[in-house]
Formats: sequence, C-alpha cells, structure tokens
Amino acid sequence: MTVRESGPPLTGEVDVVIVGAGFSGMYLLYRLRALGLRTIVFEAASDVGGTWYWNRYPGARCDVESMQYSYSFSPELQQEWHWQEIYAPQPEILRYAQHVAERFDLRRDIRFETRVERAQFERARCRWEITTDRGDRVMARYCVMATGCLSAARVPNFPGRERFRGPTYHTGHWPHEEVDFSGQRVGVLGTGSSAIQAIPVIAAAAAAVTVFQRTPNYSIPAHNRPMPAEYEAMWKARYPELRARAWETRNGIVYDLNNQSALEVDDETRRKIYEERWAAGGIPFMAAFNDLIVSQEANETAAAFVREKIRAIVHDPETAAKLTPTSYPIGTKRICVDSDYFATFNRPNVTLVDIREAPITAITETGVETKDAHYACDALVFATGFDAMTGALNAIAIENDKGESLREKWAAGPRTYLGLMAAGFPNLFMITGPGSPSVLSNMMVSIEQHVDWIVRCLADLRAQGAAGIEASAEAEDSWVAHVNEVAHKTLYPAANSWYMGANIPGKPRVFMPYIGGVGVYREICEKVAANGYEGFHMLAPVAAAAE
Ligand code: FAD
Ligand code: N01
Repeated sequence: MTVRESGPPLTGEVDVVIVGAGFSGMYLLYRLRALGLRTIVFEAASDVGGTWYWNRYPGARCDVESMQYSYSFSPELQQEWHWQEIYAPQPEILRYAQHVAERFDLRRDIRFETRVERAQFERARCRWEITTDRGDRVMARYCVMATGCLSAARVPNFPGRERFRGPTYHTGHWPHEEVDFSGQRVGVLGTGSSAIQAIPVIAAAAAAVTVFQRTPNYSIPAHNRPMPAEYEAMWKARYPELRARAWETRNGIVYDLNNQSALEVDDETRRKIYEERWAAGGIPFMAAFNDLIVSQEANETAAAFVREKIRAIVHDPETAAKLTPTSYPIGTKRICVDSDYFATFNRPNVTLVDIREAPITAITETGVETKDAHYACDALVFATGFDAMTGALNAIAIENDKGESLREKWAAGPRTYLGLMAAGFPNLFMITGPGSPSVLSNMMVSIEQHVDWIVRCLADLRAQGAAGIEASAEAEDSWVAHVNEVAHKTLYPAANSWYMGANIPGKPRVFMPYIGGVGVYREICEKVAANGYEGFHMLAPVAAAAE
C-alpha cells in the first residue's frame, strides 16, 4: 500500500491531470509519458487498481476470462503474466495492477489518498485548474477523468440505517483486513452481480445468512477452474490475432456468436444449444442466438430456459419461485455469472426474503425490519451497487469558464460526443464515459481504445499547434440522438437497470452506454479522427485565445 507522504500541497503547472489510477488512469499515464507530456494523477485510494482496489468482498472476481481481461499494449507483459484461473479473482487482478505499476514505474507520478474536488476551466489561458481535498491546486492544459463507471458506491437511504449496532460493509468499499463472518448472522441487501458472487462464500462461513432481494436476477454458472496450460499457451501464441479480433466484436470479447435467430430453429435444437452454452458457462450464454437482445420472443426462449434451471437447482419451490426473474428480459440488466449461487439457497443456514412482497421498513439496532417480520443480524452487507457512469463525475465540481457545471448540463441525463467529451467543456476528456460502449463491453478493450484515441488526439493537437479541442453542440446532439435511437431498437430500456439510472431515485431514465458495439464504435472514432476530428473545434493557440 502506498501512503501519500506529508508535505506541501502541489501547485504549479503540468500538461495533463488524470483523475483516477484504475486501469484507465494507469495506461493513460504510461502513454502520455511516452509522448513527453508532464502528467500527474490524483487517486483517492492508497494504491492503484480502481475497481479491484475497492471491491475486496468475498467471491469478487472477473466475469470476462482472464486471458482477455488484461492489457494488450505490452507484448512482453501479456506473455510474461500468468493468470492462475479462467476467471481471475479480485486479489489476482489487484496483484496484476500492482505489477503493471511497478513494471512501468507509474507510482512516482500518482498522488494517492487524494480526492479531486473541483476542476475549473479558464478559457483565457486555456487551462484547467484542479483542486483536491489535500489542498493541491494544479493547472493543466488537459484534464482526463479516469474516474470509473462503477466507482461511486451507494447505500440506499433505508430508515434507521445509522442505528444498526453491528458492523456494516459495502461490497464496493470492503475493508483491507479479512472479515471473519464465522458464527455470525449476516444480512445481505441486494442480489446483483456483487451479491451473487459474495453470498455463496459468506454462507459457507457464517452461522446464518438472510438475503434481502428486491429483484431476482438471471445468472449463468461460471464453471471457473484453474487455467489449463494448453489454453493459456494457445492465447499467448495467438494474442495479436485474437486481440485484434476482440476489437471488432460487439462487446470486446472473443467468443463464438451463433449467427442464427432463436426462432429459426426447432425446440430440440434450441434446447441443445442452450444446454451447451449453460455447460460452457459465463457471458457467452447470451450469444447462443443473434436476436436475444432485440426480439422479445427470442429473448423469452432464453429466459424460460434459465428459469427452468433455477427451478431444477433450488429444492424449495417457494424459494425457487422467488428467485425466478419474470419482470424483465434476460440480459437487459447486466447478466450475472456465479459459482453455486442458486444452490446456496438449499443450505439450511440461508433464508431469502422477498422485499417486494414485504418491503424493508427500517434498519434497527439489531437487524432488518420488513412489513412482516424482524430479522436479527450481527453484520450487514450492502451489495446495493453504484451511482453508475455519472456518479463519480458528478461528485466533482466540474465548471467551465461560463460558470456552467457538468452536473447541471447533465441534469436530464448525460450528454457527450462519443462518450469522450462534452460540448462546452474544452480539453476535458472522459475514459469510458456515458455514450461509449464502456460497461457493455470487456472494459479493458474499451479503456485501451479510449486511451489510444485521446493520446493520438493530443499528439495531433500538438503537431497542429492547437491549444485544445472542444466538441461541438451539433455533434453532441446528433450523437446523443444516435445513442438513444440504437438503444431503443433493443430490449434494454425495458428493464429498471442501472444502465438506465433506474437504481437511483430521481436519476433521469436514460440509457447511458452506447450499444452500437465495440467494433462499430471503434470505426466511428477512427473515422472522426481521420477526418480532422469531425464534430470537434480546435482551440486557437493560447496567445490568440487570450486576446
Ligand atoms: P476504476 O477501476 O473504477 O478506477 C477509477 C478510480 O478513480 C478509482 O480508483 C477511484 O478511487 C478514482 N476516483 C474516482 N473519483 C475520484 C476523484 N474525485 N478523485 C480521485 N480519484 C477518484 N469489467 C469487465 O470488463 N469485466 C469484468 O469482469 C468486470 N468485473 C467487475 C466487477 C466489479 C465488482 C465491478 C465493480 C466492476 C467490474 N467491471 C468489470 C468494471 C470495472 O470497473 C472495469 O473493468 C475497470 O476496472 C474500470 O477501470 P477504470 O480505471 O476505468 O475505473
Ligand atoms: O450492483 P447492482 P452490483 N432497496 O446495482 C439492490 C459490475 N460487477 O454491485 O435490482 C432494495 O447490480 C438492487 O435491487 P434492484 C457489473 O457490471 C461485475 O451487484 O434494483 N434493494 C440489486 O439487487 C454489475 O452490474 C461483477 O431491484 C436495493 C442490488 O441492490 C455492476 O458491477 C461483479 C435498493 C444492486 O445490484 C454492479 O453490480 C460485481 C433498495 N433501495 C459487479 N437499491 C462480475 O461478476 C439497490 N438494491 C464481473
């Protein structure tokens, strides 16, 4: 762990400030150094890793295969690093992030334990002034928000929350010390991806677990296993070709998409295909057919198959019925990937409470009270998710020279051009921002693509002698319209998901990521750059701008 040394706050000027030292900020720092730009990174945590620094809950792991959920920029790194499991657990991914930081000597330009509070643009000098909770005040030509899509953890405002006498945890803010649940009665609130990974592990240790579920989730078994040597060798031998293939896919993952409609095959064939996908496990289940996310009828065949599996796994029919999702199409909330999640409800020490039937009325000193009963708990685990995609950005007071804030601009939902920049906020970039494929993809692929695009853009601006770049309002309008139009051709808007902002009361209901696909999106970005940054304005050199 790296502790920020005490000393005077930073002042002065750099070329670029990066906010966040997860996989986005780390790679960007590496690339900007190579470009010769003076760069500083501010990071709230005490070390690198972002998501994998914060989410240390039991069972946390990746659901994109490790051979693919890794950087591709360094051939040596990808050859030398050995992933131990098909799906890497959190400690291994964090070790990987730390290895990358050491290998490329990144930490010397990162100020840890430092939260950026404000970023203000000064047009006359064409600079961002960035201020932190440690009193730093740094000027930078460019500011890049590498703040993460799932980094603003959120605990809903359950009445009486502060009264609970035992320890409480959020999956996204898990302590560094091991949490020992043995002999404890643990209440878990939420049944999203984090809960689905954590519950089986907590249940194996605790005396009793009570799971408070609002919406049941579709989950596919991971069938995680130690990395087979021949599989690793195959990937390493074919990395250049397979990485390039991932860039062209819909979601940045190389797997076999069956290019048939679920409705064009007979029942027996369809079942066989679903059985094979279920046996193989993981996200590729959703690629069993090519229309699962656009046709309700096709989608229903996959949903029905998973429901049947849940009923077959869970012994108690009443519990099985509660665990069975029916209110939204499969895949329109992030599909979950689990290790023994449904079977965990066969354990005698696990109880499922349906809080749609009997809502939580209060958290008490000793547990959770619903309309019907009081559940005594010694510890509470909030697996209640994040203020996704906009939460970390809106937590910073980002203001332009007219005194307008990004928060106000986004009051009715985020607006960006390509998910990279927002009109009215020059020289401010976002990595995997709303309006880009981001959370609908293997994030490593999307992170590298955004970083590479931004680095190329900064190099081009320097070559042209421009002081900066700004998205035009027209380009932003048409991109926002396109993002919406594509989303509404799919079933995604049918679910109350965090993609839609539906998990936060009062958050605008807008489908935030771009669903056009990683490959299509990459092509659009390439074309925009090749056409002289179509849809962007270049800023005049500073002396002229200051006049
Ligand atoms: P983050 O890793 O979120 O890093 C952002 C950093 O910015 C954080 O360290 C944060 O502390 C810092 N920060 C934010 N605001 C400030 C501020 N104001 N000042 C200073 N620092 C700030 N994606 C996949 O593709 N596959 C997966 O299997 C997968 N699994 C996931 C599992 C979990 C539990 C979660 C929560 C997410 C998962 N994701 C997965 C998404 C994951 O977030 C990305 O894959 C990736 O790690 C994001 O990297 P990042 O650097 O963009 O953001
Ligand atoms: O969060 P979530 P998460 N009262 O928002 C419930 C990635 N990830 O941390 O569905 C009662 O999905 C909420 O209920 P409902 C992945 O992208 C990946 O689990 O809103 N309940 C839900 O059950 C994922 O999608 C992995 O009705 C409330 C839960 O809390 C994203 O991170 C692992 C409530 C929140 O689920 C977020 O996942 C972990 C309230 N007021 C995370 N508010 C992998 O497997 C919320 N809930 C790779």
